[in-house]
Amino acid sequence: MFQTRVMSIQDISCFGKCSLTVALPIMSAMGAETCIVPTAILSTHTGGFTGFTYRDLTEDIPKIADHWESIGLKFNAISTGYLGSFEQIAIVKDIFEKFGDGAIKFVDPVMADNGKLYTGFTPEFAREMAKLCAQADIIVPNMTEACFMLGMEYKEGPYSEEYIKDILKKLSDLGASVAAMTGVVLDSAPDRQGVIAYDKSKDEFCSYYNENLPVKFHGTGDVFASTMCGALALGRSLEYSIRVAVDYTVECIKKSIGDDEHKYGVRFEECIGYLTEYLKGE
Ligand code: PXL
Repeated sequence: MFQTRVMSIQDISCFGKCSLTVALPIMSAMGAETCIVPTAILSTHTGGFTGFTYRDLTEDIPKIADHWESIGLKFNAISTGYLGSFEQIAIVKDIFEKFGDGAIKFVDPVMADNGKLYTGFTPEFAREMAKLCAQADIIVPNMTEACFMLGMEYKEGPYSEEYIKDILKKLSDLGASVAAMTGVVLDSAPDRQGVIAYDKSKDEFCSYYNENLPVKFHGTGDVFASTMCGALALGRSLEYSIRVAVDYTVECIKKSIGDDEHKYGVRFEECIGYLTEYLKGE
């Protein structure tokens, strides 16, 4: 019997709950076969840790892809997250060409937050990431990533809905059919946080909000992206996929509040039951 299959291309941060150590358990729990392409192995993620190790696996990626092509693997979705170099972006473009037919190409341009690029990234890298986004079907940047990709000045939120909608149209001009902005707080409802998406083919916006919790945890973007991509790969609508991803991420954050031990990532494992139950409803 057919099983949904997703390719997830990003790093393994051995400690720190992000990228593949989040995508693999979440999408697996959702029922999708999750085939991982590790781009690098780090001892921890780079946010708030020093002295982490970094083993680059760039040269393995085309070999993995070539082997998979030779055995005729097909994917419902190809998902990318944290990528470490220009070369890795070029390799992902090749993978999109090789495996893109019939697959949702989902790009989370992980590289920045709160107005700043993460350790090791440059504005030139952001422009290259914008070119990868051009070849995607769906992109899910936060405001900082959107601004770096569009060469715009970053402004602190909350924002007007018009401002976000204007940026989403500019993002979709890069090429992707759907651009969804994550972590949106509107000035009209500062106690809510969510996502606004623009579907270029329908010329329609959709949005979904949940509580705006007054805390920040690392890796929540990866929890969101894995859940949204998993839902889309399983054939759910854009609206549903955004809703389940926002609600599950908020549930994970709530579970982690007050646990200062876990500032490096959220306790998503303890909320997996919430996610699987959610998927059983409508
Ligand atoms: O959560 C995004 C992410 C993924 N992988 C690595 C990171 C980060 C963010 O800092 O450092 C290695």
